[in-house]
Amino acid sequence: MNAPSNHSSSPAASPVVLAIAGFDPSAGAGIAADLKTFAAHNCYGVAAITALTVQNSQTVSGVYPVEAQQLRESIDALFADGRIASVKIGMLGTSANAEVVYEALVNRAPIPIVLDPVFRSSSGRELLDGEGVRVLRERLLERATVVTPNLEEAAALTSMKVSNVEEMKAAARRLVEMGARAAVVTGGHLDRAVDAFCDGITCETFAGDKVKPDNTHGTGCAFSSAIASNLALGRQLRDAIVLAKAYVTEAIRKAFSTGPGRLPLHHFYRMQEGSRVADHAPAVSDAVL
Ligand code: PXL
Repeated sequence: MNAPSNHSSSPAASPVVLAIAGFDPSAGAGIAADLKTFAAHNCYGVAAITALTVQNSQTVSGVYPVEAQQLRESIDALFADGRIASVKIGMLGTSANAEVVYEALVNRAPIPIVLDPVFRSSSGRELLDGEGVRVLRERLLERATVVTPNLEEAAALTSMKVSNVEEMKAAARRLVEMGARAAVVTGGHLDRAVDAFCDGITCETFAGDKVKPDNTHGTGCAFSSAIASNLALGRQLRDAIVLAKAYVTEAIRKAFSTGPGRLPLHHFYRMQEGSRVADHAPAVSDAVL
């Protein structure tokens, strides 16, 4: 049998980005949203699943964490291919899985790690147990190139009140003191959609358009995955964040309904802009059904 050819030096090769996160079958959040975001950035996404969830556009009705051993083997197998350029960590489910992720990453050559601390769904379902929050705060945080909490997650991590822009900046600063290389506290639910960024040297805010609809699902997943993609493509952290915010804003603007509940983002809005699908699609009567 021929050995597989090695394309790793091809100039056209896309960087490989690893998502470690849960699976949302409705594809608005979690691994599916991460992989779509990576692809929309011309990155090649791979994934290690931490949990299967049961959900649709309306609610999360089940959470089934995978065995920690299975997660560990998945991460190790993907790293064994030797091409991962950056990592995005999302829903972890259990403290055992959080520990495994820490152990799997701690002794590797440093690559950018974007840590999205997912604690509960918008419908209120717990997505990481209490002990897991402690593991994330005390161990994973110090491995993070950037951590991307929303207001509630920033408050839980720092034990601070985080409800306005000044408090967001203070929380971002605190997260860096706690070990993250940088933090961006996202304020998508504020009136002005401001994010607060701190990297230990500078702290600044990024203003964003407050775009309708605001009942979207998976915004944090897309934001952190877009940052991981931009870092894999070689962009500086600040640029990676600013570009990710612009991407998410536009993907919200173009979101469309797939059910009676929350709206998934339109991860591929740029493809739609590039080619008007309706102009090229065959008429239904011509299509092979
Ligand atoms: O949006 C946070 C999130 C992340 N990952 C998974 C989820 C959710 C919210 O429901 O289900 C798998």
